[in-house]
Amino acid sequence: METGKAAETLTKELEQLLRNKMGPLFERYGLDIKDLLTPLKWKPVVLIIGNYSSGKSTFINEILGSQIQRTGQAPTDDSFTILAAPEPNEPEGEVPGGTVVNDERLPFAPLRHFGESLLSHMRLKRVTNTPILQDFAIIDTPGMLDSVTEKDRGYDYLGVVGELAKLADLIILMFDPHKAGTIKETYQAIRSTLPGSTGEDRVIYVLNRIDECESVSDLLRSYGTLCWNLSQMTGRKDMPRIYLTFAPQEGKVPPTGFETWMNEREELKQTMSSAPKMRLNHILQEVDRVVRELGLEIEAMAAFQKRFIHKFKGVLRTWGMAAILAFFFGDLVMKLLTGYPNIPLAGALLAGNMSFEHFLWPIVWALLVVALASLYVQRILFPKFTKNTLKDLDNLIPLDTAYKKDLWNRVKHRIHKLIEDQARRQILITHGRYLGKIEHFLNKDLSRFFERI
Ligand SMILES: Nc1nc2c(ncn2[C@@H]2O[C@H](COP(=O)(O)OP(=O)(O)OP(=O)(O)O)[C@@H](O)[C@H]2O)c(=O)[nH]1
Ligand SMILES: [Mg+2]
Repeated sequence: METGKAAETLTKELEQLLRNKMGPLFERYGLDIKDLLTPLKWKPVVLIIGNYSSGKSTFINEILGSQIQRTGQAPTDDSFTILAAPEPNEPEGEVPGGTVVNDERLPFAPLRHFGESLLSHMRLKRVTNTPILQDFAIIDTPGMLDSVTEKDRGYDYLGVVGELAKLADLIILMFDPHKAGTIKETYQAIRSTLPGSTGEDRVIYVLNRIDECESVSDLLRSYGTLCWNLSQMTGRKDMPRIYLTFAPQEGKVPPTGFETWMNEREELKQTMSSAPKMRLNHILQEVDRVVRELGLEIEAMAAFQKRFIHKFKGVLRTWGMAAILAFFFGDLVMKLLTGYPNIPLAGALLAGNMSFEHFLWPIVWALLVVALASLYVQRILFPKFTKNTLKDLDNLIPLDTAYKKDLWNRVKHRIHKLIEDQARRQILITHGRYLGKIEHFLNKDLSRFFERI
């Protein structure tokens, strides 16, 4: 595993490669490669989420060695706080949410669409003299609550958690014995938000404040409740490790029998400091996912194009035949109806006496049919074909594996938009060539990076 400087070099090389090889493809299919590159350039991120009052902010203060975050028994934090070391020449202090999401050097632009209400509940704290923040940034979050709706919060809380989870290299999910996994927002986060935003290996479960259990059996009851609730929420039969921790309380000795768990807090901190190492893996997985999504998009566009060409060939056959008939017999029909021209092409052919003027009307008739065919294709056939494709989008390409189905569900809306907005343009692109490029990137270029970590 490469660390420190080597990791930085690797990230830079990957960025260059992405820019050169994937940049033009992203643009062609209406995507912005910046969305992929910006998180790559920023530091590793540890996201701390969990029940209100489970001790998130207390834990953060402990790691930072300073009372940076406010703590308290009632729900205390109502804001997302990004804690990071200042960049060179930047002063210590707070940056408001509005500035944070518009700073191109930071990876928080995707939060912009959650609206003003979120921005006033978000800030970046630049904290100096904390060595650990040199290695990664920490995000403290408002605690998860019961019976709370988006209206109460003023913004889509779980949506924001999901967006931050995508960015995070490590997520610490904190519970406490008082409400071991019974909070509604926690349930929704584990059930729906996290699986779509992160990998299982990036989530660390913590049962905190265990010193408040009266005895070991009391702790076991809380632990059992949490395990049961977690298995309901994750749907997993195998239980992930749950760290059992507590913040040292001045003058208070933990109940007897708790010695076993005295070291877990330190272990948790150790695991947390592995975030920079996990980052390389996370970045490569993320690049792999995004490029595969693009690959599927291109595959869908290729299928869309192929189907249309098939339809178009049918039209070409019918209307081509009509054009030939119009060429040879158009002027003959005209003569029968109007008496003009004197000698139609068929007559001249039979008489073996042809000149340029005999071709004039046949050419006009054939061109007329071609014009009509083109009008038919543009005004009727293509719009109808596009509409029908959109209606039956799920059958555009075979989704033969669960992975492909999952990928499809994530990019379906993009494919819909691409067909809706640029159907004509997509018909003219040589998709096969781009698919080859994607395959080469995944199988050759990216696997070389995977081998290096
Ligand atoms: N006994 C005990 N108390 C703790 C522990 N951790 C935190 N506390 C206390 O629990 C209360 C809540 O802690 P916070 O750190 O504010 O919790 P939080 O998760 O940040 O809460 P919100 O910001 O409201 O979501 C505070 O009064 C802390 O002093 C612990 O391990 N043991
Ligand atoms: Mg807090």
